[in-house]
Amino acid sequence: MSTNEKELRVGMVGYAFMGAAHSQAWRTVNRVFDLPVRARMALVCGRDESKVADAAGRLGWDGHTTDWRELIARDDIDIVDVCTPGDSHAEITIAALEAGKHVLCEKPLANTVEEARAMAAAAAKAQTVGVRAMCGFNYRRVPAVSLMRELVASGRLGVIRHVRAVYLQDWITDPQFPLVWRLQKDKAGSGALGDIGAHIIDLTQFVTGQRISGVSAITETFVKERPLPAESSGLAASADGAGAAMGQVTVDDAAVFVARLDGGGLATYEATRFAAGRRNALRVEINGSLGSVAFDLERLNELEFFDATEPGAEQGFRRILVTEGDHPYMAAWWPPGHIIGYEHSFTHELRDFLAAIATGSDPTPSFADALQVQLVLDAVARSAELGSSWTAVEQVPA
Ligand code: SOE
Repeated sequence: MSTNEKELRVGMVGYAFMGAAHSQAWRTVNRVFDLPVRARMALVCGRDESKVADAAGRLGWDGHTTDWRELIARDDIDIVDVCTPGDSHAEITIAALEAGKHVLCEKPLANTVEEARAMAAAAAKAQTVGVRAMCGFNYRRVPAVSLMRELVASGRLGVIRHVRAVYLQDWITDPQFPLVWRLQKDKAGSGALGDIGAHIIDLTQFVTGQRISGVSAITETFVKERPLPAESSGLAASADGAGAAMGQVTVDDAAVFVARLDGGGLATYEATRFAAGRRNALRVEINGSLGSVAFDLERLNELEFFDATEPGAEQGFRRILVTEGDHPYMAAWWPPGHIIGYEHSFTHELRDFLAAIATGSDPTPSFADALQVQLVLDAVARSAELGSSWTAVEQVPA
């Protein structure tokens, strides 16, 4: 560490799938990006003493605790990274912001609009004393997605007419897959809608620079009862086999909705955990008056681009390989033409978060941006409950 680099000590709450992804990013960010601040992986928190001790060693944290309040109370913690299920986001982040810690909170911001509003208010108040808050919609930081936004912002697509977004997974298609926390409304807020639908809502609003103004939705819970889990961590779980006690699934398995964008475009969204064979397929296509772009997470180093201003005989979708030094984030990695992966999006997220803290600016997505996503999730759920009735989305001031 150079003498003029300020060290920021990080405390992370939660250590399963997202905790592991964030740990990998905290370990890497200062090795790849040149930043005026340096993150130190000081403390990780989880409820189970032996599991969190093991996670601290495995993921590279200096120490561990079983009490998040102790983590927040420590004077030597500067940043709190919240990777817990949604039911504890509001309590932990608000306490951390009130204690003057910068906060990174996993998506979706909260389980309800009320919680998200309180979190956004706490972030706005903390901001007045230089404390920063950001929500972890990591896919914004895939270089091809950032490039998509640049193409739209520079006018290369013209007026946006259509957005077509799907996020497809299949990890619970087996009705015997246990009732993990992501399938319980009190823990997760909603199902596929909030877990993966939130990503495509945020991503498309980010890329187009437009907000969803209204929706009409259908949702479904295909498997209504599941065995209670004997063991679970991240997306993996096991039940006790035949005879295991059953519990109610209280969230949606799939959500499909149409939407209007405030810039005049029409959009369709599908989020499901029942798309057999689609393990983690996030796809977005945007059609404008001057061209189109398409992104597929399974080919995340590429972007398809159609330029309708080219001579007619030469027109066609072309593939941009997003691996060059003049592409977002890429100069810091490998020589031209070398690809990156899923985990890099988290490293880029931390790069931007640390850079914002260092320069005293506000990182995005802000808690207000994430509240806007929460308002869309809420409008989708209400529309579905009312038989797909058209539901306007409340707009928070930009
Ligand atoms: C599970 O559906 C999950 O891990 C999401 O929670 C993440 O946000 C997404 O990146 C991958 O899938």
